[in-house]
Amino acid sequence: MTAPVSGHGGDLALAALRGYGITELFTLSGGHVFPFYDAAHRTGVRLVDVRHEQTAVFAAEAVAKLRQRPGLAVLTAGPGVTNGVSAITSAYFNGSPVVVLAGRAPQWRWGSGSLQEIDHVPIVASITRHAATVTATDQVPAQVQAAVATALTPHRGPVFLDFPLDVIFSPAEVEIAEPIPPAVVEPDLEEVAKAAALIGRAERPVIIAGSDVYTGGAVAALREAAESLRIPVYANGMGRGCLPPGHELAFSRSRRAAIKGADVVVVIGTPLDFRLNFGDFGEAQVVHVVDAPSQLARHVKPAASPAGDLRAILEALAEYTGLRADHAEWVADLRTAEDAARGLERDHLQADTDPIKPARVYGELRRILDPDAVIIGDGGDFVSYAGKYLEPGAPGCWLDPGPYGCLGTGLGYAMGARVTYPDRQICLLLGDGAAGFSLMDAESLVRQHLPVVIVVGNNGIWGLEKHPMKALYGYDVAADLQPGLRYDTVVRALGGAGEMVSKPADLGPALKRAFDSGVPYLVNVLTDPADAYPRSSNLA
Ligand SMILES: Cc1ncc(C[n+]2csc(CCOP(=O)(O)OP(=O)(O)O)c2C)c(N)n1
Ligand SMILES: [Mg+2]
Repeated sequence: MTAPVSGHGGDLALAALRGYGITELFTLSGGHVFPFYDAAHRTGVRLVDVRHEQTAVFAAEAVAKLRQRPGLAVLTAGPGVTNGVSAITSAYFNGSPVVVLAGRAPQWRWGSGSLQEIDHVPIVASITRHAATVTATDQVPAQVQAAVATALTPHRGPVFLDFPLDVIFSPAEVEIAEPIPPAVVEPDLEEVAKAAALIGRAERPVIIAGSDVYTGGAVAALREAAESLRIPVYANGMGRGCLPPGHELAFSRSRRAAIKGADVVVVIGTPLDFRLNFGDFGEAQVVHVVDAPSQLARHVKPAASPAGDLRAILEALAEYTGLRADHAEWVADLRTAEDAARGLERDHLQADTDPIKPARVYGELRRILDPDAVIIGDGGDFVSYAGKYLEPGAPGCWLDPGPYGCLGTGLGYAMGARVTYPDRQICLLLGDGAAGFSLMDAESLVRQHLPVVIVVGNNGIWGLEKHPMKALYGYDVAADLQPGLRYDTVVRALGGAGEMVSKPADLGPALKRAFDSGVPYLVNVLTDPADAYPRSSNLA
């Protein structure tokens, strides 16, 4: 069914997006994109504006990740687009369906030197699934719908369209088709059967579940597969929380022991990248389950690698009725290792030191965070500790920057999370270095009544760089920040609230005040600069 719509290019673009559930757009003002604002203003699409374009795209990405639908950012021509590039790249690495609509200098006098005249398409072509210029007003709806369908088709990712000034400001009347549904990627059933047989026969199997399990709507199927095959589950990214903490097959602290002892490692919905030792799990055979053929690993050859709709593949695994090994002893051994590791942590989480150890911050947060709190990490060592010590209580409650590792996601992700969930706790964990990339957007949160609790681990250094450089060279440079800097005062000056904490005993009450405040509130925790997160590798 189609319906005629008339209006300027902005009207037509938003009308085309209507069927995809998009209710908000993130932006920073620029004349080239006024028609999008005009359309949003008249149709009730919520407009949230920011102080740096990267925040707009990160916020749209958070919505996309959390809601499992497209997130929308509108960027003005030229610098508006180039300021968004790191965030678009992050969305590309994360497979997040972010739709970026941008302004563009007028095409009728292209080449004459209009303000901000640059061809964005080649700049973003390698970091999007589709990038193009819309050259006629009556083509706006069709091109927007095709782009969104591409963004949503696994493996998902950002798409980019720019609209010359004369195209977007001009009127047209167009029939707008029903939204194009994303294509379903059918898995090869033989490969699924091969994977199932390998997993069924395994004596010591392990599952590692990643973000695509959540974004692909396969959380329940993962749980069914794990329960039916009795396989312990570890998680990274948004895979965290897919099995709730406390589930008999949910593990986190014993991953090293699990990989060392496993005979089959099943990696689902996440690449075999540096976070997973590039898919090298020693003696274990690898089954890599991905949501699209484009995600098949090329640097290693897994024993089986089904590619396609994750829910369908996991449901097939859950229904496997072939030969099976018993894993009871394996699961019990890992539980023993898990409990032992947790026992060792207890002292760290309660550490009563001066200066405060980062682990203590997490000991306090574990007490105060609700099971459905959205936890966002942006920083180095401080956030690595969060990954270790905080356990999302439900799926879709954990936002990290993903494998692109871009600092500066924090304020945008927090904004997107608050817009998505008006009533949940939103907790942003920021390194003091990371804070510098986006803290000005605390003003955007204040002005638009978007309360967020920001906890800064303030060690006065770029910790994740300073410690390794010192280890490598015996000295370090370009790794110091001002110790004790009052990031809390910055947020107060921007209209929010905050306080500094330097003693462990003051942490709990400060966090409580922050969550009770109902405004953007920064708890500036002075942490021990000598504390380095124990990690085995950094760069390669
Ligand atoms: C945009 C960007 N620039 C630089 C880096 C390199 N980098 C990774 S971690 C890190 C240090 C982070 O310091 P901070 O946020 O203070 O956290 P800490 O390690 O001190 O806890 C840096 C500079 C990066 N990942 N992203
Ligand atoms: Mg730091």
